[in-house]
Amino acid sequence: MVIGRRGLLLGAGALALPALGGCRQREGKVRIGFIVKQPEEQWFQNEWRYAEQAAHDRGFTLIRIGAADGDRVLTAIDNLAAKDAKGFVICAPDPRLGTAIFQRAKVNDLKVMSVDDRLIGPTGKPIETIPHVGISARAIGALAGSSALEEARRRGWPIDGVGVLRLAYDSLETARERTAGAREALIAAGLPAAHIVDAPQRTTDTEGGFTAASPVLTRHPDLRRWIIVGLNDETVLGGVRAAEGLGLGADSVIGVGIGGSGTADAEFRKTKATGFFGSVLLSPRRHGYDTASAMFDWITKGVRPAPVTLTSGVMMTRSNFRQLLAAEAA
Ligand code: FCA
Repeated sequence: MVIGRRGLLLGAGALALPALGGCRQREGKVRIGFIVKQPEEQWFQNEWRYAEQAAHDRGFTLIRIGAADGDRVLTAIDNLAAKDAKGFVICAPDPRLGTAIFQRAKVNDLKVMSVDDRLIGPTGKPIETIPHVGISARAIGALAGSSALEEARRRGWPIDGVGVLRLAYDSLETARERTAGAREALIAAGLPAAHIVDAPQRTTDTEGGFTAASPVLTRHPDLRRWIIVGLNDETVLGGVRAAEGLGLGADSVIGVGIGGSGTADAEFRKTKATGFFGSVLLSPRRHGYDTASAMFDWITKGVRPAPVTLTSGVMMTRSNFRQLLAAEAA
């Protein structure tokens, strides 16, 4: 009997061991994925850097993944599940992947929240059940537009001789809203709507901005003074480079981007000013640190992130970029 009992106890003990071992493994650090659409873009590098800081401060493991297309996104989600991650933050290469991302996360029992670009469902409406952190796109675009016009006035440019190049990436809602905000602010401040010309871009990098801007600027040789707006710094910089190619330099161009990551400050650090006049500085800390941290709270405490968080931006130029970037880094 005793032996039997012992045997039973031993058996139970032996059975319990591997299970305990499994538990212990699972009790290790929580793993959280951070998937971005364009890992080569400075903005996303900064988001990752801040998310990594959150991982360090809060004691979880961050898994960074770059995914430039839908296939890679879905594979990334499966891989995260295989690595026993519990959730992920994502800026998807196409918001229309929303339903597929939501389902793949659900099947794998992973929590998901989006950052920067809001995921949309089959009817084109945002998927409300995926918490989102984005920028207040319209207000930030308006700030870019009004700051550009203020600078044009400071330079004494007669307003009806100014063209506005709107680098357009309208298939992405946040991009459409940003440049719509700029457009509205310019028109409200007295700029003739007919002077605003659209240059649709195929990619949201500097090359995409350049390729879109060149032919449009060439078609308007009458306008020799330009304001350039677009969804991000890279795009606007492409427009500024295209204008330079046509002999329009710093005194003929006022480009105002959005982002304030490496692209803008590399331009401001140049000894001679270029047509890249300013950028609306966003907070990669709020988009990287706060999202990853919110995901950690969701996983470990069951605290669901706010359904939508919209962050603001401040105008940054050659005159204040050092202070502003130092404050963001602090
Ligand atoms: C979008 C843009 C990025 C960046 C981010 C905040 O994802 O593509 O360049 O502006 O929003």
